[in-house]
Amino acid sequence: MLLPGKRTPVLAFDGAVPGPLLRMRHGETLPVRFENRTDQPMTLHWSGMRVSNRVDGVAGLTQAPVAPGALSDFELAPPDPGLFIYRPSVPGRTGDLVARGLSGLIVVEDADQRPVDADVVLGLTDWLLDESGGIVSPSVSVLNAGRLGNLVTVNGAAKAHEASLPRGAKLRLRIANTAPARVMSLRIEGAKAYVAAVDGHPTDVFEPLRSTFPLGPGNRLELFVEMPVEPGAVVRLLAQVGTGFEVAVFRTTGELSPLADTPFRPLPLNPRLPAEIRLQSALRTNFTIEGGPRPGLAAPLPWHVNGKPGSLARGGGIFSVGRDRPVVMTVANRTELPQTIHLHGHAFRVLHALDDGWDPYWLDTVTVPAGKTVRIAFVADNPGRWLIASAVLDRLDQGLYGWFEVA
Ligand SMILES: [Cu+2]
Repeated sequence: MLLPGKRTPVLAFDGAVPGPLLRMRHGETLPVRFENRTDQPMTLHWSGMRVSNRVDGVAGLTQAPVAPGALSDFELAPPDPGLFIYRPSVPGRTGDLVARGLSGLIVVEDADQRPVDADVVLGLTDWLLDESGGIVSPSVSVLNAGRLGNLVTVNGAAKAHEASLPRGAKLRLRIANTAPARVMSLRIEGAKAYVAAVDGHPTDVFEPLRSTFPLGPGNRLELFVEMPVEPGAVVRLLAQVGTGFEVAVFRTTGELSPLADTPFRPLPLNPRLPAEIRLQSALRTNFTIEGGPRPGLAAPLPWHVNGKPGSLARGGGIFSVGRDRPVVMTVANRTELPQTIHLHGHAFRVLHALDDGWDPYWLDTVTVPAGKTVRIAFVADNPGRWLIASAVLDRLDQGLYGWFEVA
């Protein structure tokens, strides 16, 4: 129940919204049976995982969708530890499927299991509901911009996650923005929190979270939180949604954590990602976004990437690149809205504007402000055909995507 006393008809994984939290150990293989009991063709995508192309789950690009009543068995072997999102990817209908409840989280535990008092996973999303609790089917122009919900939930509940912890406790906090369109900025009040990983990968710098951290749709963030040593202290995780939304509240009890004097250490860097990218030998390519709402125009313009709407047809790709070659992609946002762009099968670095320095973390999803340009760099080391698409899923459905081939 999202609204008190009202029923919201949803689509669900295993009968739950969000889908069940999956946990597995890095190095293990998870057998998955995906059974489609809906009346719509569907796939399952593991967002952020650098999986092999045949299990990336993009309908019409990496596989045919699973028909209503059919099932598909496969094995999931995540190459990296971290926090990831599972959801359908069916260009044309992805936003609707996710907005109706089809998403969940999966934690791939790293081997370095440091002791913590609590390991909390929070999935944030929003819902666009009418007064009777039903999910709104937005107009085409709302879908062009991407639907912003009117109810925020944390792990499926329309209220903050609450927990009590020993004073001085060490908390590992894994947060995912699974909203179909909304960018959420997060901040912590009342405790020191370190940024441990972004989009699943440990960061180069292990720094306290100073102000707010923006999470685009699809982004994930891992924080190490040191609870105060005073009893009765309150620590809040807040999201800038509307006037501010309380995501989680942690209170200290009278008991002292045995870990109170154990300082946090950074997570080891992911050794499967390159220490550097040889930019001199990179393939240079563009992802130029145009379209959307314009001042003075009654209706928004259709979304274009490099001058045309995305096409999954063979020959409709942006580029083809030899395996293991570096790629530098210039993502130019020539629109009036921020654009959150998501790369499949790879992790990238954001390059600095004035030199070839880079931001201290790997991402698979980046938000480019309106009118701005961002350069990303990655090594095309995963063979197959990969989507690069708006993480505002309704925009993807309306053509804001492209794909490339690693041959
Ligand atoms: Cu994805």
